[in-house]
Amino acid sequence: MAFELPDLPYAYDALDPYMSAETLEFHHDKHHKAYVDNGNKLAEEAGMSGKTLEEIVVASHGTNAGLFNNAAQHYNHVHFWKWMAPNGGGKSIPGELMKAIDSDLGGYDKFKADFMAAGATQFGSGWCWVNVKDGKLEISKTPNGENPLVHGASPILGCDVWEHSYYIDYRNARPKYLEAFVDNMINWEYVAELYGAATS
Ligand code: MN3
Repeated sequence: MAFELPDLPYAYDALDPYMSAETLEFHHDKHHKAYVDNGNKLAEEAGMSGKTLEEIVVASHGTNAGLFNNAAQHYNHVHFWKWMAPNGGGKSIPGELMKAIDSDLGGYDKFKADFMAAGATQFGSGWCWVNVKDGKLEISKTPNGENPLVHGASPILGCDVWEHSYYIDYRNARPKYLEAFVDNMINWEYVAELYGAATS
């Protein structure tokens, strides 16, 4: 099926001051749109237009770099917009997910430190993640558009650490952006929904 650019699930200025309308306008309207347009063109050329997005991501990994980069980034951004919400972040985490963070990730404070470290130490562009793998939570990081789907894991939370995601608001201070993401922007309800789907 053809990729489509989804609308943001909130107003462009809804995450201000943690993520500005200017950042979201460039990031959603320019960067994500380019992944959609290029992905559609390359999926058609590869004869994969009939497959689902997840199937295209997995099938193109290691075999068609151009298609993989654009399809994976489309997948990552479709979720990234939903991984954020106004008045998000912090410790207001639905019960089952909080229990898993305690048992699998060593509690909220350790999750926060390890997730931020994964994002801060991803050299160059990439993502940091919380995934479900073999029924348990894990934290990981990936370069460029790569995502946990190609490592047999289900991502339930991801933060975009490409400079286009933070340079307007934080300049080079990636750790400050990561801290604002964790403290003020994570949509824990959506993370919990994905956690439920990945463990049921
Ligand atoms: Mn991005």
